[in-house]
Amino acid sequence: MPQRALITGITGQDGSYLAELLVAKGYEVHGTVRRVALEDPAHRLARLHTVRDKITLHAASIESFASVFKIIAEIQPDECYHLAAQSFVSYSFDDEFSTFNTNINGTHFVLGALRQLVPRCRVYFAGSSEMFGKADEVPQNERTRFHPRSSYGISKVAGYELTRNYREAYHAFAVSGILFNHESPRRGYEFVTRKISSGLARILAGETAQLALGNLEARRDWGHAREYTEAMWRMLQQDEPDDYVIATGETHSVRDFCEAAFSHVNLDYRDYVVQDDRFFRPAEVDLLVGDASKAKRVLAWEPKTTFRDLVREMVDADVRAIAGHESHASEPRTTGSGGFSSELKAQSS
Ligand code: GDR
Repeated sequence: MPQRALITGITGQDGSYLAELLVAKGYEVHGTVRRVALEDPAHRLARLHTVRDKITLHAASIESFASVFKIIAEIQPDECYHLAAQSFVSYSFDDEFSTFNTNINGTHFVLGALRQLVPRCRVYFAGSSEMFGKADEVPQNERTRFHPRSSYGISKVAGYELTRNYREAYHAFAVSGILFNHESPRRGYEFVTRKISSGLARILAGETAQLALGNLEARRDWGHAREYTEAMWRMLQQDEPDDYVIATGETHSVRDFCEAAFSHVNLDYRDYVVQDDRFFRPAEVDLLVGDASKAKRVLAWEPKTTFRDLVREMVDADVRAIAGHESHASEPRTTGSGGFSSELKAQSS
C-alpha cells in the first residue's frame, strides 16, 4: 500500500513542489483546493501541470470545520502537510480578521479533525520566519523569542503553539517548519521577488517603464522553494516530532535583489525602480536571517541554490514566459500593483 498524503494549499508554490516530490516518492497524493480552482483549472491549477493526472484534488474550504472533517474522514492520510493559509503579509494589515480566521481556525480544524479521525497521521504545519518579526538575536534559531509584527505573524505563532500543544497534550506527531522566505518561478506575483522578476520582464518587453516598490532596505533570507519542500518531508520521516528552522543563513536586501535581477540582463535597476509609499508596511520586519544548523544536523538538509542562481532562474523564467515561449507555471497575473489577489487566499506561499 502506498503512503497516502494530504496537502492543503496544494495549488500554491510550495504545494506544487511538494506534490511533485511526493508523487516521485510513490505516495498517493491528495490535495484540497477551493471550488473556484476546479472551475478554472487552466489558470488556477497551472502550477500542478506536471502532476495533475497523478494526484487527486478535493474541493474543500479550510475555513469550515465540516469541510475539513469530511475530507480527512474520506482520505485517512498517513501524512498531512497543512500549507493552506492567507500568506501575504501586506494583506494581513488590510484584513486582520480574515487572516486570523483562515490561518488560526484553519490550522485548528486540521489538527482537531486529525486527532479525532486519524490520530496516527503525521502532520506538518507551515510556520514562518515572520513569527520572529522584530527578533532580538541574529541569526534566528528554534529557541529565538517570537515578536511578530503583523497579524499574519501572530496567526503563525498561534498555529505553531497549537501544533506544539497537540504534540504535548495528545502525543500527535505534529511538527512546525519555521521556514524563511523561499522563492521560485512559481512564486505569487504579489511577493517582492516575483514582483521584481516579472516587472523586469515587462520592462524588457516594453510593457512598462517603471517598477514601484516599497522598502528597499528590508533584508531577508531567500532560499529556493523546491528545496524547502524536501525539508518538510524529511521532518515527517524522523523518529520523534520536532520543530526546525529552514533557511540559507544568508541575508540580502530588496535592493540587492533588484541589483542582481537587473544586472543579469545588463540593466541598472536605479533607472527603473521607484519607491512608492503604498508598498510600505505599517510595521516592518527589517532583518531576518536563519540558523538552520539543527536541520543540517538532524535532517541532513542543506540549501543548495545560491542567491544569484535563484534570482537568475526567476528572471529567466519570466523573460521566457513574457516572450511567449512557455506558459507561466503560476496563477494569472495580477495588476502588478502589489495588491492582494483574492484567488490567492488560502494558498500556501
Ligand atoms: P514576506 O514577503 O513579507 O517576507 O513574507 P514579501 O516578498 O511580501 O516581502 C519581503 C520584503 O520586501 C519588502 N518590499 C515589498 N514587498 C512586497 N510584497 N511588495 C513590494 O512592492 C515591496 N517593496 C519592498 C517588504 O516590505 C518585506 O520587507 C513571505 C511570505 O511568503 C510569507 O507567507 C512567509 O511566511 C514569509 O515570507 C517567510
